[in-house]
Amino acid sequence: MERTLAIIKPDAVRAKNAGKIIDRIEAEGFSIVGMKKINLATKQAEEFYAVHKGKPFYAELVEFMTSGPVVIMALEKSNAIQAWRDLMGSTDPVKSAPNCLRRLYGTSVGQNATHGSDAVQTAAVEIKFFFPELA
Ligand code: IDP
Ligand code: MG
Repeated sequence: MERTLAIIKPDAVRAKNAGKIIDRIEAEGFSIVGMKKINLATKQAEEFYAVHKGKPFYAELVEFMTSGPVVIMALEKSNAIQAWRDLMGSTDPVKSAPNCLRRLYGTSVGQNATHGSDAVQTAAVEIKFFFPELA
């Protein structure tokens, strides 16, 4: 079993797509081992996305991620990290396969409905960031 961090981003929460995304997460066999709906503070969003600091979209990303509530989940499944990234699809929704979450619910490369950890090490750091009790 492996764990990954998933976020339903403000665009998808605003559009009332959180329930559909959670439904799909369960249908695809993930267990939700932690879940909370919060508003990210600017400092939290800046720290969470620190790896992107200096990139042209960083300010826009922080602004977007603090623009409304997000649903943050720790998901468990065998190969959860890759399985969740496969279910999300590509960063750019139009490059995602038809049934992927970002294709279904994302509207641009920035406003792409969901976040997922990209490796074992980042998953551990990201889960600890939001769910220290699970570490
Ligand atoms: P990922 O979320 O698929 O792992 P990353 O490259 O890690 O993609 O980028 C993190 C997030 O930053 C993306 O999910 C997206 O919201 C935003 N982002 C990435 N590239 C761009 C861009 O070119 N323009 C605007 N936002 C971007
Ligand atoms: Mg990433």
